[in-house]
Amino acid sequence: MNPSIHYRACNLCEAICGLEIKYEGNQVISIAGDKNDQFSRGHVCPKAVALKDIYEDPNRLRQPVRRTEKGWETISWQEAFDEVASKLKVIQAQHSTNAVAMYAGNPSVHNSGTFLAGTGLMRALKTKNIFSATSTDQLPHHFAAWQMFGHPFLLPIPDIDHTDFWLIMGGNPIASNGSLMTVPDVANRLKAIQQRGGKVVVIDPRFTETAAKADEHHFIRPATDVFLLLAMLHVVFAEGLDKSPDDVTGLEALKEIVAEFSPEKVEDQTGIKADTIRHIVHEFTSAKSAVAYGRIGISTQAFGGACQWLLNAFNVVTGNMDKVGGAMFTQPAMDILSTSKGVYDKYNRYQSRVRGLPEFMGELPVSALAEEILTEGEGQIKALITSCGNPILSTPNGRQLDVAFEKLEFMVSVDIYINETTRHAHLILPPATGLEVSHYDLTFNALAVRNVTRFSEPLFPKSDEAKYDWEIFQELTARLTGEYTTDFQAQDPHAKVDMGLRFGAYKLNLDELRKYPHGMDLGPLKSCLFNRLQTIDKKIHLAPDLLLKDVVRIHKTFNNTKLSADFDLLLINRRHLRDNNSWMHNSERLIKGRNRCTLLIHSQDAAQRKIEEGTMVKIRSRVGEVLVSAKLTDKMMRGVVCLPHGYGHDRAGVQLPIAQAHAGVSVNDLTDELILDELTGNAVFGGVPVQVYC
Ligand SMILES: Nc1nc2c(c(=O)[nH]1)N[C@H]1C(S)=C(S)[C@@H](COP(=O)(O)OP(=O)(O)OC[C@H]3O[C@@H](n4cnc5c(=O)[nH]c(N)nc54)[C@H](O)[C@@H]3O)O[C@H]1N2
Ligand SMILES: Nc1nc2c(c(=O)[nH]1)N[C@H]1C(S)=C(S)[C@@H](COP(=O)(O)OP(=O)(O)OC[C@H]3O[C@@H](n4cnc5c(=O)[nH]c(N)nc54)[C@H](O)[C@@H]3O)O[C@H]1N2
Ligand code: SF4
Ligand SMILES: [Mo]
Repeated sequence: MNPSIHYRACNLCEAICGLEIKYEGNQVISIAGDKNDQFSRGHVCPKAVALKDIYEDPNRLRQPVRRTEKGWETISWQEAFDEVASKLKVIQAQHSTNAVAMYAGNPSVHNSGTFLAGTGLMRALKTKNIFSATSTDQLPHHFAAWQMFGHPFLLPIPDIDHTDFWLIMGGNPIASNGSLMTVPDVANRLKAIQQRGGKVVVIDPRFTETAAKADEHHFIRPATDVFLLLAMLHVVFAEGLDKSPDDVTGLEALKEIVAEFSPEKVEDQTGIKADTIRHIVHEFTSAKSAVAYGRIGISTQAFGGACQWLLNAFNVVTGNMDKVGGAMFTQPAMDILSTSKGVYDKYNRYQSRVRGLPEFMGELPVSALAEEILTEGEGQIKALITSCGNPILSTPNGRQLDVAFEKLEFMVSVDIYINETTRHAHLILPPATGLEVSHYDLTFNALAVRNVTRFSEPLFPKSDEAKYDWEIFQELTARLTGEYTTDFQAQDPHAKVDMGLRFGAYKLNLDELRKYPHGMDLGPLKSCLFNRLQTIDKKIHLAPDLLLKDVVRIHKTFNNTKLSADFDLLLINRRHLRDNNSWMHNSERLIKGRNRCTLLIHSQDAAQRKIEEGTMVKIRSRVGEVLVSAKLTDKMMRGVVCLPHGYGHDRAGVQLPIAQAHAGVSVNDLTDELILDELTGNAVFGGVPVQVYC
């Protein structure tokens, strides 16, 4: 018998590649790229094949479990829901509504059931203590978009299929497959730029996999991109290269700020020569089209918000905003821009209790989570819900969070594994996932380098004892609000997608999408900024107040960038094609092979410290110490060392045997929760001062 074939989009990372899955009964025979998907063109990476491993993984939970003194015991859904609802209600009644906190992790945006139904639970909790992986990642992008274009979700996407010059700062798309830029098959798309005579330039403290494919790479001292961007803008104005459109405000204020940051002035701070800065700007401004793209390497720094602002401003004043080959805006089939106006554009309405950090988009910085649990007083967090998240490994100072989680009166995790975070939970509620669920990519269709859309049906039915994520959230929400209905099937959130598609620009619906198993291509990005802009005056704001105020902090730091003698190296992070943040290491096919959790260090920095290839070295920061094997390389900037994130599976009680056999260390046992982007609240992972010794 021939195997059957199922087509769907991979939901593991932002590239949303089309998959062709051969199966027989409930067995996956093979997973390959779907050549008929016009967007991903057959591209696939090794993680997609591991969807089979997640589906079959004996360690994946399929039923709720409760932690007891004798270990984990399976319980019924009814029992689990009863206990969660009653514990949360009692804790809120005894302490305060803010005593219950919630943390939503990265796969929340990759599972439309969670994305659509999870917010209902957040609202029902009425707590200010909402946290998410967003504050370890892209809050600065949202902040800059909100301030400049009027909506935090109006993110400019580099039109790399048409550009002649692609400047990449702090992104490594060859390893990450692109981010805030949904771009399957990025390697071929990059090559196509070069084949049409264009150029790719990478600015990164490491000579990355992307740098190796680029035309130029320049090392930058970590966390100094804000100075580089100021100097790049300085050159544009000083040399009369400005091509700003008319529909902008704040041009004069911006000119004034950058006037004193000449390339010469920032040479020492950035480690990039003035001539090089001028050369980059000259090539950028003389290209037919050009786009600067800055990703997590420039958002997870103390000036993440300012970096994204200045980067957008650079695209605007060089005449590349909303232009083919420049930075463009999508026109998604389901557009949450209009319906979410006024919902997320909120800032500093309240602050975190202990450190007074600002709320943004309804959430508080996750760097403050541990102290909000550990510091006694009115409003202290006593209970926590985590969903799709592993903050012990993914947020700064994970060891402090380990201590904090043990102090909670109650913790429940909506998750599929007993891992570093969920081992602290009293109950774990596992949803069906991966090949068992339907999926509509609300987020990444809206961030793609072409206008695309598709709906994926489940391949296999969920097991009888499992529940869909949206069923879990709806049940908990109903129990908390008292608005209870048993007809959950009728509330499948994909009905909302159907409605959204009908009201969208292309007047589609789910049944129509079902006719396109390889996805629907709605064409290249088109100039549309005037329709999309959400500012009241319909102008791009080049010098918004909140960002202008941050310039004072930039000045202060500029004059104080010396490292202390104790911590004389700067730590940065990296991603590997076969990792997916912290959670896919229980797949043998992804984790096998050479140890990837090593410290990259420049051979001269190593020699100075008598470190040789494979030496076990100690890395110490203000918050902790880890022991890891060194890997000598000339691909690191001098003075900068690099660890991957998402490792450290040797904590007691983790039930992921394959991952534990390749445990590695957690870089977030070194990152510092006290250093963050004070403006946006984003965590800082780049340029953490450390000492390395053997
Ligand atoms: N030092 C350092 N730290 C970083 C980063 C860095 O570059 N350097 N990157 C940051 C970034 S960009 C991000 S996005 C965060 C990610 O941080 P998190 O979102 O906190 O962590 P993940 O590692 O993505 O863990 C995902 C969790 O979801 C669970 N899960 C997987 N699939 C499902 C599902 O279908 N349903 C449910 N309910 N659960 C599921 C997994 O078991 C795991 O517990 O990490 C951040 N941390
Ligand atoms: N294979 C794989 N793919 C992934 C993920 C994964 O874990 N594994 N995670 C997904 C997630 S959640 C996200 S958010 C995206 C992230 O996607 P990317 O932003 O492409 O992520 P990284 O590969 O971490 O690239 C960040 C780069 O910034 C550099 N960098 C560090 N500090 C600085 C600095 O101060 N200045 C400059 N200019 N550069 C700096 C680093 O050396 C690194 O090369 O990837 C997604 N895709
Ligand atoms: S690149 Fe991302 S979306 Fe594409 S197959 Fe790999 S994990 Fe899936
Ligand atoms: Mo992320």
